[in-house]
Amino acid sequence: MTASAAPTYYLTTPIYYVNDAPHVGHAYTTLACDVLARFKRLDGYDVKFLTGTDEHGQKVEKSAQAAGVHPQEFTDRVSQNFRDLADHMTFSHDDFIRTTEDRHKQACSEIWQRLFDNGEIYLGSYAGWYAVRDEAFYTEAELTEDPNGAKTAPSGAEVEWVEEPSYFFKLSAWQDRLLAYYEANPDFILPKTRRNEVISFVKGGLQDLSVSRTTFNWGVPVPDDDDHIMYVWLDALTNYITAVGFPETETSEYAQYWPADLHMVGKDILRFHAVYWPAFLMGAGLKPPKRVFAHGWWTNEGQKISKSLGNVIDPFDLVERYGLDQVRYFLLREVPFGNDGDFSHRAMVQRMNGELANDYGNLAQRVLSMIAKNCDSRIPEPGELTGNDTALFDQAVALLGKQRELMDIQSFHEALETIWAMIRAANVYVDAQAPWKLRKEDPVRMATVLYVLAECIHHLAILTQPFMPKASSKLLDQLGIAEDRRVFDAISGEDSMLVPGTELPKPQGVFPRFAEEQDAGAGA
Ligand code: ME8
Repeated sequence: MTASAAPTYYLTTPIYYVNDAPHVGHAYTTLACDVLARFKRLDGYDVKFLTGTDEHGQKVEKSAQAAGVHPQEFTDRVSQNFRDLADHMTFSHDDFIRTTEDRHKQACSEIWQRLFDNGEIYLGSYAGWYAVRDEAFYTEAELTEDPNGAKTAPSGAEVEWVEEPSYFFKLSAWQDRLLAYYEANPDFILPKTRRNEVISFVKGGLQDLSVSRTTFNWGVPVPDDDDHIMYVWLDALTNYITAVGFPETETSEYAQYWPADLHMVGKDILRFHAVYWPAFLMGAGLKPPKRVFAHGWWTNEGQKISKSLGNVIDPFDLVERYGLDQVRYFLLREVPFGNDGDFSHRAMVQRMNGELANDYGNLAQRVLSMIAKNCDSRIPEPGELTGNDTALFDQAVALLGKQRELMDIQSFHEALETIWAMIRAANVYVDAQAPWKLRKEDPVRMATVLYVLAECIHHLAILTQPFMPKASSKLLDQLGIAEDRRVFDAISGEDSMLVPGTELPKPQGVFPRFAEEQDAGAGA
């Protein structure tokens, strides 16, 4: 391993259950991480971006049984669908972990052993409710009864009564230490509303947690007691340290990347990440992660997304229909990150046509075509700058700093809003300066206006790369920006501006409009 001078940034997605095909919710979480990973790489960080699949537990075992195949064969097949999705969405993860890999089983055995040796785990017996769908234990008080008298978990999952010998993790002893950790690290859980929910849950008192099961086999055996397999959440959470080389902590990536900078999760699994996981880690003598961000939940045209309702949004179809960059943009622009959101085809088409094709696409297309026509397809030589010119320049130059601030708190929608404020300002400037009128009367001024605009598009295209890699790269090609000049450093240094005289290729539109008549027939 070579030491690197660059600051590190380690971020992870949840590892997805392989009981079913990937849907838009899975694509969303990984997309958010992908955008952040790309942003940090462009900003000079040494990034490790991890995703993968959660392949053990009763839920996966049951799905394999239903499909009539061995769980390993089943998980091989379904895990591949998640890899295919990652390829299709051009996710830039550095590692894809599967919990059925040997490296992971070793890490699980080791964390168990450390917890056991530290007196954090004891043998007892569990009698209580379990929801296979959530792979979670619930207390009687958390359950509600449906009209048929069946008990359900807060998530709506069915629960069953379980009585079996079980190892327990002494979670009850961690209340004060967890609260102290939240207090000392106010940004450990974001958004703030979620942080408050976790704090009140922990303040309400913690019970010891059952961490082994005996009634099925599909999992990692408990060291020295083959009758038990590890609770799937202890197994699953450990993936985040497996992937950096745990149990080796000195000479592996662990030394570089742990503690993780960010675990990105959906709000459904916040408790596992913000309560159990830091307690497991501290109990094993390891550092907890720096941040857990819990984003919101997508519905489809106002309805909960569920297989039984038949309204699952297939990300492959979405990309096929609207284009990858369009889907990437929409998902992160439509909903304030952290809030719940509703997917609608109408909203998708509106943003695609209004914000991408009209605002951004037209700006670039107009400016690049004028340069092609009136400036011999070369970056024009600017004359003296007016107050309006420098105001727009200043806005462009300030954009990077704002993006850094907003991306550091995972505020993707605000980052995009800020970029769009710049796009709108540039469009207002084009209309006000009307460079097409200047061609005959004042060609020097025309060249200046087009230079200012090209420079703005330069900044915009660099900064939209994490969100829309393909379209941004096409724009950068059209501005004649070399591959090695596309990092953020290249728009902040002395020689960061476009070089007059640079020859440009023929301009091409990068954001096609979506035909409205297709929109009318758009279904789920
Ligand atoms: O929970 N809207 O896996 P999982 C937004 N294996 N995000 C959604 C979503 C929706 N409608 N549906 C799913 C597990 N997600 C465990 C994780 S981690 C150590 C183990 C996303 O396949 C969201 O990120 O059920 C959610 O947290 C995750 O998928 C749940 O994936």
